Amino acid sequence: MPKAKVGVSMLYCLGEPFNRMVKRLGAVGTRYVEVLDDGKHELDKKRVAMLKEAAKSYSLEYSLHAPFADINIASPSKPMLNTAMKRLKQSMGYANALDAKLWVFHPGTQTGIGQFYPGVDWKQNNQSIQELYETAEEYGVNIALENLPAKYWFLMNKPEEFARFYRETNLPIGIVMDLGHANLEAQIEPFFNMLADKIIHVHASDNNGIEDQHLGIGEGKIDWNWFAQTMKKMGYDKSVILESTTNVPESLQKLRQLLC
Ligand SMILES: [Mn+2]
Repeated sequence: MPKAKVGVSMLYCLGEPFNRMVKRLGAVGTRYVEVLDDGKHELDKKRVAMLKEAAKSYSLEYSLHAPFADINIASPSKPMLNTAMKRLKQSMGYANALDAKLWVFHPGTQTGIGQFYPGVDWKQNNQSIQELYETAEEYGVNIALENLPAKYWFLMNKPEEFARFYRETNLPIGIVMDLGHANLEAQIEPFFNMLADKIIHVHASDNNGIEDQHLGIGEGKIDWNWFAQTMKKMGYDKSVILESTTNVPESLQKLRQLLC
């Protein structure tokens, strides 16, 4: 029977210096590791070389999470948009250098002036994703788009919006199903019901349904047994990446018990 690949995001140690995060890689308890190219862990050539060395030593397989601080691919401001796109393409280059299996990125957000230009942010979001897809094709990098919660002004929160995106762009981009984000919108079940065949990567963390707390598995309100059954029914054999920032080893253990 196919099994999910349970991995871990290094998000939980984003507060630490990059070098300390790299030192942890030998003992994370899984070979599937997602690195976040942002904050103190922002990549450069030297850091990519360090990560490659670690991958070799510990037989790791990376996915790379794109930067997202102050990045808005739906921005109505051209100079801001250009800067964001430049930074994202640079990150995609690092994904290529790392032999990352996947580059994960966020959809755009609405802005304070969006109400005066109805639909413009959505259109720009589509255009930016198209452009990122073309760059990904050049690099030979696999990319996937994550669902984000509406409460933080993001554009793509519900499966209906992803369906609209696919209708309008026809782009063969998979979905990163973020369970924590979907839980904030009560959309976990609808996503699996409508778009199961598009889900190629999962982010797993728990929350109370109100705040994106990134709790350990079982510490919030997500129905993990339902999730595990659904994954098994789907025959899902791709990555499930733990994105909790507390109780990481215990949560990794729980995910394995649920999925493997
Ligand atoms: Mn996520």
